[in-house]
Amino acid sequence: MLRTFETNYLREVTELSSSLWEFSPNEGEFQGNVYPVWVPCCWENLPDFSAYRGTGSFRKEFEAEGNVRLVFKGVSHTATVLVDGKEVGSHYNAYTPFSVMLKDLEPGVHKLEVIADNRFSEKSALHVPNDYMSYGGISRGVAMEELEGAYIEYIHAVPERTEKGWNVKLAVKVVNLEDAEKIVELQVAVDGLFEITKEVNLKAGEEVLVEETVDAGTPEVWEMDHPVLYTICAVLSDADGAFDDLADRIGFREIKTAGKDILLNGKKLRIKGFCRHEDHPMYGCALPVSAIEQDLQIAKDLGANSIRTSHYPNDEIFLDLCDEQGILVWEENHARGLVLEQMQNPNFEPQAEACIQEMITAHINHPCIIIWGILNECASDTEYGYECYKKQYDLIRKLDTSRPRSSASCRFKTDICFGLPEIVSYNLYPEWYHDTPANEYVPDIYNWVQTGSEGAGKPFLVTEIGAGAIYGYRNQSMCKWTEEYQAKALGDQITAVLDQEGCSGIYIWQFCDVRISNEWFSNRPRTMNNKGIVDEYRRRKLSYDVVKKLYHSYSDFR
Ligand code: ADA
Repeated sequence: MLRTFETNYLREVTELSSSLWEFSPNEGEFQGNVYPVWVPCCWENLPDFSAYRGTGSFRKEFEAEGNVRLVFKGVSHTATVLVDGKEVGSHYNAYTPFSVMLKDLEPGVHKLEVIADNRFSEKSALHVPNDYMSYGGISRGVAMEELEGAYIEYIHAVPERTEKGWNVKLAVKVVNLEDAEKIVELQVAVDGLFEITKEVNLKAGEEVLVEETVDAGTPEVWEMDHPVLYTICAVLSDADGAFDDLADRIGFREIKTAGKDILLNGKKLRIKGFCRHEDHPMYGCALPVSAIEQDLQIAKDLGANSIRTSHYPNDEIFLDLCDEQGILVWEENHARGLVLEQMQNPNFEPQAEACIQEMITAHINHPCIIIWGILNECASDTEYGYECYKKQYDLIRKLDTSRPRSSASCRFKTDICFGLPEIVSYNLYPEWYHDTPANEYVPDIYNWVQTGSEGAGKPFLVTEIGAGAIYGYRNQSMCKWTEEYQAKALGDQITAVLDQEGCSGIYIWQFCDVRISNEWFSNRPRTMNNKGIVDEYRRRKLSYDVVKKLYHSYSDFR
């Protein structure tokens, strides 16, 4: 399953995931062994590979002919794709989708091999030893599409509120796969709202972006408690009739900032959220839909209305589920805590900017996404860092004008990038990394933003706050790592943040305990990040009821 709904009715699409593949490690003591695996799959969940850092081949046969497009929603963390033994594509970054086009494939059965690589090296500026795990494998869905002479690569449909209702800014990418000119008809429609038809002249091998702003009348608005979704369909036709199609979903909602407020459909939002890694002891980062939905059920039980995809773009199935259930999302490009020297790796900027390009191109239609984030806790207190931040914020604005931008900073009273985004965000750990009481530290940082930074007067979010607790470690001493201490600290922290005048919300760090790179063992008991409200098996800690009571006591709007 790649999405929670059908995206094609005409186009021949075969899911290659949700089935058995063969896996073989390409190094180490088990090199050459062959294991049947169910894809999506992280090899860390195979009996002998829990700490395997290397390359591994995933093999599958498929039957097809003609123009074939292989779609990968995520391969961790670097992919090399071969068909019938010949390299046909590659991709860096576990968290963004990519595709490979095979033109004029001979009829018959073909051999697909995906070599996944989860090693750390200078080539990889974003997947580095870190306070989360870079797994290895085909971690998200795979599909094979059999295309005609032209196809619709994507539909971008961004709703805009007008005086009398709504418009939709359309951008539909049509690709000519043939070496000859083609004239096709493109029809784009949302049932009951609008339908447009355009003739498109496609030169040989050309890609065309068909853009149009259409009047969508007065559709039902997407709200958290009434998340109405509309299906938008695009169809390509020629003299012989319709030959390709693509469907996606949109929601009519408006997100903008005004003064210190974040306005969702004109109402002052109070974000009550969690930072969540895609991580599970049984699946690695390849969580099945049922496990993703279980996490969302827990988050909603706790009274949360938002999830921050810390620290990378998430599986599109997660976003589909959030669209359907009215859960708001802060989605960010892939980076965590990269210092200046790491940002000066020549691969850093191209890899970080490619992640933004791929994230927004794939996810722009999701109404649940309300904020685009970048560069969690990177060097935003340096001139070099400032230039990187500015380029990435500018890239977001070029790709999407409809959402505010932000970045979660840990440069306390030294951040020089707050003039760039619409929203100012800080990761604060009073009563954990230092013992300043939360109700003193939060106002102190907030006031510095207002008086000592270019973030004055902007919406302010606390994008991380929390404390560690080892599940089952109960002790009335209230020492750190006890469940009792975490419950008390979170009670203080949530109250301090949500009672802070001018603060638009909070993301607790973090939803559940997660695995981290072995290199981080020294200050992480169990080689895990133990700041979850639930442990890695989603078992509640004492703080669960404290968070639940507090979150439910604050409304979704200020
Ligand atoms: C930082 C970082 C998180 C996590 C957290 C912690 O704020 O953004 O990824 O590492 O610290 O647990 O200390």
